[in-house]
Amino acid sequence: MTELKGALIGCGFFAVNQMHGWNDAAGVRIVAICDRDPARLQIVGDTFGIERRYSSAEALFADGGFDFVDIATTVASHRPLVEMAAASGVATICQKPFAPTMEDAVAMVAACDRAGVAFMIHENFRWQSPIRAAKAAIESGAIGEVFWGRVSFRSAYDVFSGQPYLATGKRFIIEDLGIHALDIARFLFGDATAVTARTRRVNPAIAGEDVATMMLDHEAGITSIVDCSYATRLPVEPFPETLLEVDGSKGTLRLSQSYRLSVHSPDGTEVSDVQPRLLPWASKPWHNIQESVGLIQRHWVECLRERREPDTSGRDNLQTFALVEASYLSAAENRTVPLSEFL
Ligand code: NAD
Ligand code: 89Y
Repeated sequence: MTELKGALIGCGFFAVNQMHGWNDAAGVRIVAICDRDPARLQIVGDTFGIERRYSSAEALFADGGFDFVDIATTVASHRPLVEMAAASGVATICQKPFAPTMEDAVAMVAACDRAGVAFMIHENFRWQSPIRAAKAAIESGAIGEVFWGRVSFRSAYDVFSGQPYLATGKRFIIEDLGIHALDIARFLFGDATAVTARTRRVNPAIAGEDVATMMLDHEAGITSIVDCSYATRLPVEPFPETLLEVDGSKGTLRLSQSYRLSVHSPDGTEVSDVQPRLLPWASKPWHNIQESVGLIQRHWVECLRERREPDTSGRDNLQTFALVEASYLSAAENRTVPLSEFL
């Protein structure tokens, strides 16, 4: 098996997890890194022993010598970097949120299609092992046909100290975190046709909304509620757990705090501990997210080798991003927004 070579652009807060993930992955090596901030470039380069270091993406692509690029920058640079990768014929992973606008996201997918390069959005929450365990339980048929669901993320964790830019954007929780919960809703209940949303800002020190409630109509006739908050002070802080409630024709599933999965069916109630693994380089409470980084990277490598479309390909993730756009529009105009307005 030939080794796959990758390059990583953006050596910031989250990229460190991605570098650890690549270190663990079999048959893959990051051969070059890029960041316009020299201090960050040096820290990641020294920590992971990467010799080839670039302060500009143009110079990185001009030198080449890698099979794929992993873009771990913030949203403003996603479209230019993905288009640069496509123009260089390099397979591309891009962090969420996909893009600043739907128009940008569609253009990014088109650029990769035209160039014939694989394109995946790093939408890792559906790769969290507790979420996979819930999905497997639903697919086992134990709770029968699903008719209602809730995907919930409520916390007061200080995300602004590690990611200060989250406090300054006009958009906050739907674009940053709700995007993951909306994707989980699609993963569990199928694509949506319309969304009705309400938003609120509780924390006066930030620019965007920190509370959002969305109601989704799914193609399969399921109704789901996706709710998220960074203004919810609980006795035990649940960050970064996504909790689930799923009702079916024969029973119910609950993924509750502390990674407790309960499946109630005509055969009885089974409760299991679905704690994610604490990888050697990981730290609580982030270990859930950190484990999922390695899992989505492994999926990318398999898809690249087998020339398969990744589950969260750019094409697929347009559906998730449309839910983000439609949620903001719904909240602004106080109406139900059909996704056909964006897709
Ligand atoms: P960050 O600001 O800490 O790091 C981004 C880095 O990219 C910075 O060092 C910056 O200098 C560099 N950069 C920006 N534009 C560049 C360009 N054009 N060329 C070269 N370098 C450039 O941000 P972060 O918190 O690490 O977030 C990065 C992305 O990861 C965001 O899109 C964020 O939403 C996402 N994120 C995802 C998860 C997840 O679980 N999937 C978790 C946290 C953050
Ligand atoms: O940026 C966000 C993400 O993707 O997961 C959690 C986070 O770091 C803060 O909301």
